[in-house]
Amino acid sequence: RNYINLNSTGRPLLHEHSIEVLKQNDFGGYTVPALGLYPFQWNWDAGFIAAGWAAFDVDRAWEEMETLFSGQWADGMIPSILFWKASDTYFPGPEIWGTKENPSNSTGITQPPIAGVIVRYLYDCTARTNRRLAQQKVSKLFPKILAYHRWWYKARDPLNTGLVAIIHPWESGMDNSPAWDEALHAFPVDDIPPYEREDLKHVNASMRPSKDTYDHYLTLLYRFKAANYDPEKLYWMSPFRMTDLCTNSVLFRANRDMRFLARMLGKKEEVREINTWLRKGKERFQWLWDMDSGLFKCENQLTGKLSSARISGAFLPLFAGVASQDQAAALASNLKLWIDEVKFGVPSADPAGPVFDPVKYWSGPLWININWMISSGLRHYGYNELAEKIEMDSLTVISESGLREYFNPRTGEGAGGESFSWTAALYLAWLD
Ligand code: 2M8
Repeated sequence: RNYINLNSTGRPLLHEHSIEVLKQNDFGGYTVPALGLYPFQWNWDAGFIAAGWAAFDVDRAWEEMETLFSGQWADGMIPSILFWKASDTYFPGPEIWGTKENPSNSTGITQPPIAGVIVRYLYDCTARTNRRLAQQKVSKLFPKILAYHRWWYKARDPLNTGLVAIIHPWESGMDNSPAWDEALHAFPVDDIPPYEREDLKHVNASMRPSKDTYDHYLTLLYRFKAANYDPEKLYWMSPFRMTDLCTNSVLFRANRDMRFLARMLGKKEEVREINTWLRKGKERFQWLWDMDSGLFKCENQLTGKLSSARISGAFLPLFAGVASQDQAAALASNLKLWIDEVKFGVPSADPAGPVFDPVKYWSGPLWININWMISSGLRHYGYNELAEKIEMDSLTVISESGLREYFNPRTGEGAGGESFSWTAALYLAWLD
């Protein structure tokens, strides 16, 4: 609780501590999200983590992204987890997933595609001192990221609607978000092999998804495995198919950043291709706008209905830059109401809603990576005071409770994993 103390150079001690955490979680070319709890490289964690490395070692930041892309599948997908080195502290690990893709074992699903946003961020950091190096780095990663985006549209929007689907809650990064409750429980659990959860050995069960929820996660996993993770089949066969706000906002924003990079590299055809994605995506995003609540909502593609859940992903179209000025105003006033209900924003679910739980993972707690994106979106629309409030809340909970995985928005108490990489990384990125 004395993190706020200053060291001899006048920097908060937490600054040094955050650097130490990234170094301690560095497994050589990639950074694990948390020792024990998450002992591999995760797709979107790698992006946020790279933004943190960039604050003190920009070469290492590029390396994080290069390692991630060295695990890209031949079809363009970046898996949600790359199992670079064996570990028996995580379930479900490589032996359960059983994918055969080289060069590494991985999961057979993906995560929100933040890479394009981060590579542009790293480009900006590097170009300040060495534009030529920045361009070299970008030209190597650009085609790989583009292939990843193409994969998203081909595999996850075969009907060409403009927005992509996730087929597993793990793909959203917001595993037990209330937005998935109805859709997840609309299909029965299969007769799956018995399993032992490793997460509950690291973290209290009240802070993690329930057994029933895990049974559903594994039912989906085993069905995808039986289909050999064939992307042509998965979209059609999955009993869970959602238009997720977070994934689509991140993809949209990544497309904007990729357009910037494409222009910088003089890639005209690619600019045209990205423009088509942006145009269609913008149009389709309007389907997700719920006028009554003044929020965006996720859509269940199997029923055609918007989910009634009010989640923090509702504010991420601000990060995408896809909301109209009127929608941004409605979102900002809703966000103020949510923050008034708690002590520190942004809760991952509406604190006045029926399922809000301040310590249960993605059903209420405050998450630093989401705050980072929401505050950036608010600034984009000119809501600077609200952005400042979210940034200060983030820095305050971190100073008071340490580099935890997530935080109770009512009390600021930390929960989940400790010495958590993206919390450390974004703390550094914010202070930079
Ligand atoms: C959590 O998800 C993993 C599965 O991918 C898990 O619970 O085992 C989520 O918070 C996700 O957003 C995050 O990327 C991952 C690693 O930090 O942990």
